[in-house]
Amino acid sequence: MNIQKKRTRLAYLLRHDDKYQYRINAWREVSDLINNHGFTFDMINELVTSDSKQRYEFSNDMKLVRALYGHSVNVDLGFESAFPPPILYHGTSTDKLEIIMSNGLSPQRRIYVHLATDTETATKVGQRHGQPVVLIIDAKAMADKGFLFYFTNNGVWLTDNVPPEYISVNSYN
Ligand code: HQG
Repeated sequence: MNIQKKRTRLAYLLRHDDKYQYRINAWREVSDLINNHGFTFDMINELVTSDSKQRYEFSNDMKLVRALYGHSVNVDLGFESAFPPPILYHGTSTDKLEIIMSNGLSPQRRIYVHLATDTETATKVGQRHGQPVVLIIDAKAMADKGFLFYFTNNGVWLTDNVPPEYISVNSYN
């Protein structure tokens, strides 16, 4: 496996593997990745510590590893809800704008809607889908209404859904 294949495989194994029974809070045994999926400890360590977006973390004893966001399998990450910054951003593609402004944001294939703290990050997220557009999310108003937010420690905020009344289109798009 070359490094890019390993990176993709690790993301799958830690976020999307519906055949695996994840441990509580989405942890997976490092030994399982070594014994059953062709990784060495050094490979996993390298992929976790050098990850550009700090997507993963080890447990304190280094026996378990997990993704901090991005899951499609139904795992409880065990994060405490937290009060978000007043404004968060969501990057998407222009072809989805109409449906999002009418139905709001929902997680689609993932467990949570993913939100960014800055427009640059949101633009990059949107570019993955096509012509990017950045949406401004009134996170303060949502939190005031009781919507829960979770911070993943690496700049990504998660929430269950965002109704359309809390979304506006960034006029600098
Ligand atoms: C859109 C990456 C139709 C949503 C990124 C998005 C992120 C709707 C797409 C993380 C909709 C889902 C997640 C609705 C939302 N109708 N489309 N009602 N509500 N959508 O990939 O947020 O590099 O599952 O706008 O950086 O793009 O993998 O979510 O376009 O942090 O670590 O449905 O994944 O991180 O796409 O990305 P995704 P996302 P990594």
